[in-house]
Amino acid sequence: MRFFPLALSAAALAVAIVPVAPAQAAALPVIQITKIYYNSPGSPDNGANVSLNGEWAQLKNTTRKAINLRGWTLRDKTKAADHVYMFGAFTLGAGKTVTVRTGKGKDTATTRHWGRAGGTFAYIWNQTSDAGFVRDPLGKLVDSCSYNSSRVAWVDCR
Ligand SMILES: [Ca+2]
Ligand SMILES: [Ca+2]
Repeated sequence: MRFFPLALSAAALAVAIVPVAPAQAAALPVIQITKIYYNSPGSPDNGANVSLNGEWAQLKNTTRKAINLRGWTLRDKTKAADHVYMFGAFTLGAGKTVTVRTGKGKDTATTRHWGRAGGTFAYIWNQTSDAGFVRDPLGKLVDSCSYNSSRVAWVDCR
């Protein structure tokens, strides 16, 4: 019986050193807007394709599984159909980030293009204040990021 309390202590210690899960952080949206670069490099912003592509939003798959983004949308505050970017056939790998640029260009595994053109009115992201919204194919809001500053050219939404 003499060793029984020791055994208990050892057992208690073993329990005590089992790694404890950190306090539950607020769950990340499965697709998160991580950054919006709203003030395209250069001034004034001239609406050329390279300038339109100089503004972009980054979306990240925060999960451990690839997500099929077909039908997912990204938009700003402007309530106009042409201010909605909808993903076509595109799968974003686990933990991966995709950059959605405003202008035209070749889509790749890491960069997609809104395809907008037409000069200075083609920009999506306002230079002082705006917001991005990501919705799943059912229209459910998954993440948003707003900003209100002209002091810097981008906002870190994480
Ligand atoms: Ca600029
Ligand atoms: Ca806008």
